[in-house]
Amino acid sequence: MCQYVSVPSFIQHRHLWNPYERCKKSIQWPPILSWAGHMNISQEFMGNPYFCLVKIQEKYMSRCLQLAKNARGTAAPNPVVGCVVVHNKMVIGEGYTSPFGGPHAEVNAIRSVADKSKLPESTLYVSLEPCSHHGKTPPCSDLIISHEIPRVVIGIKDPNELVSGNGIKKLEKAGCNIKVGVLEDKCKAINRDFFMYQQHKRPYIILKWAQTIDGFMAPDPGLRKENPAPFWITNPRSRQLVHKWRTEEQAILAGTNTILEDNPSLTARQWHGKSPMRVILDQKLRIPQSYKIFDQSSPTLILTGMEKPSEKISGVKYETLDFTTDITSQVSRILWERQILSVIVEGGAKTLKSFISLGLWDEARIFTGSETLNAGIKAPHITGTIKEEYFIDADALKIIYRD
Ligand code: AOF
Ligand code: ZN
Repeated sequence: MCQYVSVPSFIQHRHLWNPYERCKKSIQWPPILSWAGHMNISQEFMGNPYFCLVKIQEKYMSRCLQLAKNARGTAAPNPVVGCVVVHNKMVIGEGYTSPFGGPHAEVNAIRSVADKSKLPESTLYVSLEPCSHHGKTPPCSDLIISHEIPRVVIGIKDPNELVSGNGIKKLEKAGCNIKVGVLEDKCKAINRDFFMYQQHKRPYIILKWAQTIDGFMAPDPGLRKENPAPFWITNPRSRQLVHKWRTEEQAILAGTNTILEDNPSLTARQWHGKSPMRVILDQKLRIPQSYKIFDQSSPTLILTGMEKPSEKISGVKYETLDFTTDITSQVSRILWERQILSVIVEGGAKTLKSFISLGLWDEARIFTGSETLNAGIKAPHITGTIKEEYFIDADALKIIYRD
């Protein structure tokens, strides 16, 4: 009998750990599977034994969410959206948001429909309200209207002030039958960074660190000088997961000490995808240009308390902050101005603690390795709601949300 285990969404859909892969051999598939082929629904989706029981609209919206995940890491600063066109209980088109600046989910789904004459008898499911404005692309609501699609099921209203209900109004005015709010919580959760960015004018802030069982993040800096080799608390699989996370967020932030101690690249090398923009706090411009963050392999923003240096390095930008006052809110504003929806703060202890003390964080991803250190740099203390907790081999991973 197959046992379904709760696996966090960010590792579900790629090959790190796919529960479907684990249990598909032991399931007696119902006859519905052959029907799945006709419906153009992926085997993975059909892997859910509760498939037949979920309500029909939720079923198609789940598929929209599944499609939307494919846009993670490329759509930003656009939200990730999935769309399904259904005709006579058959999925006839699917799409998700193209990389930034490209067509939206609805456009891709409608384009994928082979027989467009079916559209005036179809229902379009989409995880976010169709847009109503001319941005980098024309309004999706106009496209839906022009194809005379009579029914549109929407996951959640778009928080972008330029849309925010106008897409719905436009469709209703054209005589479309609209339903809003199917799997609304999930449709919001998948774009938690976009909602934060639009509604609170700041990026979604993820804190990440690794600690030993006895709560240390690293040995004493003095001891590191004697043994400057990289100090790893977590196992290689956990480290690979961190690289995957890096491909999913737009920026990665670290403080001066972390860079000077570890000389990290802060890129995504162990996972396919784009590396985030490196954001480095370097008040006194102490980091030598020979360090890896200056290797031009990904865009880098140095936030400093000094004048911008006159010598230019390709791909490296500087911005001056006022280090005599709280810098975390200045960082948050600067990133928002640069249309950064999300940032992952990877250390060190001082930087992490400054975000925690101001409550300027949304999610903490904390690894606890199996070793002890007895002394060294103390890991931050954080309280919130534990959302997920599981093991990657001997490493414990906790995902905590701010209350
Ligand atoms: C949709 N479907 O797949 C997405 C939407 O500059 P543009 O034209 O790309 O528009 C960006 C805005 O469109 C974005 O801020 C958000 O409000 C909406 N995103 N809308 O109908 C999609 N990604
Ligand atoms: Zn659109």
